[in-house]
Amino acid sequence: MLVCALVMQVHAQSAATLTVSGEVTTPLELKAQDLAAMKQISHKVKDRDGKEHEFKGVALIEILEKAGVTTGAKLRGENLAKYALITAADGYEVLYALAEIDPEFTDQVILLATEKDGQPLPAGEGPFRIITPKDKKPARWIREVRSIKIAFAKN
Ligand SMILES: Nc1nc2c(c(=O)[nH]1)N[C@H]1C(S)=C(S)[C@@H](COP(=O)(O)O)O[C@H]1N2
Ligand SMILES: [Mo]
Repeated sequence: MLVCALVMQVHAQSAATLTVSGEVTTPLELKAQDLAAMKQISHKVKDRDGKEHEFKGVALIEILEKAGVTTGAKLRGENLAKYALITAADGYEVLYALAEIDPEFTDQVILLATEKDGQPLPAGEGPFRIITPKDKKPARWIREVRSIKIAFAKN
């Protein structure tokens, strides 16, 4: 019974997909294995309890570029009113303006983490979690990320 539950949990983790949609040229459905094939980076950060952890995964900007979001030289004019709305399995949502994610605007590299301290993120946290190292509190470190929607913040 326990083994069965464990196998199902592992299966659910590997089957989970991250959807990238909205103002993109190429909508994406990414699985953990797709992210593993992309360039990996890591951040050492302190969590809410002050404990240091090493999170590893893919820079959020890389994912947006893969989807054809307006970044870099294209992130100007009306595109500066665009944002990424990130939604989790529990319905929690957080928002980043594109300019908060783009390296031409900031040195902060926002991470879509898939691993913590050398292990895949556990159920309830993963398989995907956003890590924003320079935020003073981890409220936007959204766990169990399921989708990223790019949209214009205007009527
Ligand atoms: N999916 C999801 N992510 C979430 C939250 C949530 O309720 N749901 N809470 C946020 C808040 S308010 C905080 S302080 C941190 C807490 O992270 P921790 O559970 O690793 O301590 O997770 C953030 N990520
Ligand atoms: Mo929080």
